[in-house]
Amino acid sequence: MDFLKALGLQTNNPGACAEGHWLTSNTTKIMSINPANGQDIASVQACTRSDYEQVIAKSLSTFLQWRQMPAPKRGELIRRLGNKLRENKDALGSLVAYEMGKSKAEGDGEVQEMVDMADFAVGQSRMLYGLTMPSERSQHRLVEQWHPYGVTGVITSFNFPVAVWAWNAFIAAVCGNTVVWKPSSKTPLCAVAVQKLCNEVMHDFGVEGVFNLFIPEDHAIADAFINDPRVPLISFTGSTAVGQQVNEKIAKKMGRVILELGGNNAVIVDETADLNLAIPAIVFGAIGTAGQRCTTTRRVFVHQKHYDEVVARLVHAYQQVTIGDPLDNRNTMGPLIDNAAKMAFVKAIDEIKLLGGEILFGGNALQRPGFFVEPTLVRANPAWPIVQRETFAPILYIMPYQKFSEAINAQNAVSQGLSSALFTNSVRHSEYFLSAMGSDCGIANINVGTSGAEIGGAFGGEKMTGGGRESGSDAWKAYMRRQTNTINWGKTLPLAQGINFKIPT
Ligand code: UN1
Repeated sequence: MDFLKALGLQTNNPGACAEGHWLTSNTTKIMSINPANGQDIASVQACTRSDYEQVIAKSLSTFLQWRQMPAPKRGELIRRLGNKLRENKDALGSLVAYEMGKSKAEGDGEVQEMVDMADFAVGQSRMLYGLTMPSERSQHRLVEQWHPYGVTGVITSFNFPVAVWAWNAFIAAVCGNTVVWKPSSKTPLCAVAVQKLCNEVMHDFGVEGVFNLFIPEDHAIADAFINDPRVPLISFTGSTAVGQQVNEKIAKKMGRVILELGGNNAVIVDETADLNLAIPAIVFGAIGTAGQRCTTTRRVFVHQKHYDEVVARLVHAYQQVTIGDPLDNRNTMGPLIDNAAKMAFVKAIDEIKLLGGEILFGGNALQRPGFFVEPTLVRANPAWPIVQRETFAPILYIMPYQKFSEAINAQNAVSQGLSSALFTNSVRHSEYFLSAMGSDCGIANINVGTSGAEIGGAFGGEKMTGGGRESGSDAWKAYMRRQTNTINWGKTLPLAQGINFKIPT
């Protein structure tokens, strides 16, 4: 595998990096496993408590310098990093496919998402705007400005092992924060490879410790990180269950948190929909990343009129899906991340069968090495608990409806609120869907599927998805503290609200 060498990976790699220096105090290994065959790829040395202390201490001391650098200059570091990622897109995209199991095309897409994010962050570094408000007092100026928080923690999931870090890290860094990354221990090599690229770029730029990494073996160090008062902001991507615990811990220390948790995303296909748009969007949304995106399409509500045709066309499309080694670009779908994910798929199918769900396609785990399952299509009932839950696998529930309002109500009747899509040619339906009475999700699309969002918009969702927003638009504000300044340049001390207070002097 040439890309491993090109990215500087070894058979055993250090798993913590502070100020550009790899820490190697531990001998406990975390294995990186190829989900396409279950074999070991390489190992990473688990971060110890003392490594962790160094990572935090160094990123704190770097912060004291980094915050003084003008923001557009900080953007220059990100510009160089974006270029480094462009040069390494093929190799890093291959590593993402190899270690995480998504197709090579999607792995490359993930690196492109990092590049796009770098470009965006460079521009943002010149646009950290604060407002000027008219003061009610004469010879007073009322303004707000934005300052960095400090050490920003970024906890990422296996399914986007590099892009989601970039959403957070690039914006956090141009805002003047330093970044400490705790990636998923299921994709440690992706994190080590990205850190190596960061180290080269930081070194050439003459800084150290803006981007730091630690990969712990167990939850104890991750918990210490979440509870750490030296880490004022944490961005967490993962399951709703874990996100709830993270949220509670951070609330206790009055820290800031950005949560990007589970989704249960639906597509509605109405009676006016162009099925030539809807079908490929649903297929990509349901089987892309083998159903392991937060934005994966999990539910489809189809108007009764189109139901039979949509099912027939989806089954036809599913028959063409080639499952296998993600690095072979003839394959459209790779494996699930690990055996536990495969078992969760099997359990979900059992539950569906018990409920009387009609399996229209798939439903089986493949009897071959690796963690492959079939893309699965099920006629379901929207109220079933299994349909209300997020199973991180390519299982798509399809349900007919008669009235548009019925479809919207069913779509919103789950605890998650990340992404949603309507396929329609009706302006009324489209506007209704986008109105306050329509989709309750953070992302609502028309004639575009639920997954594959561009970085320019704010990404995130409502309800049990956690409410965070990342990447584009004004998501940068979550990485900075707002300070309101009132400046009196006159010779008297008028009070706000016109209060006439006899101040003894
Ligand atoms: C995720 O699944 O955590 O919109 C992120 C998308 C990707 C990001 C997904 N751009 O599907």
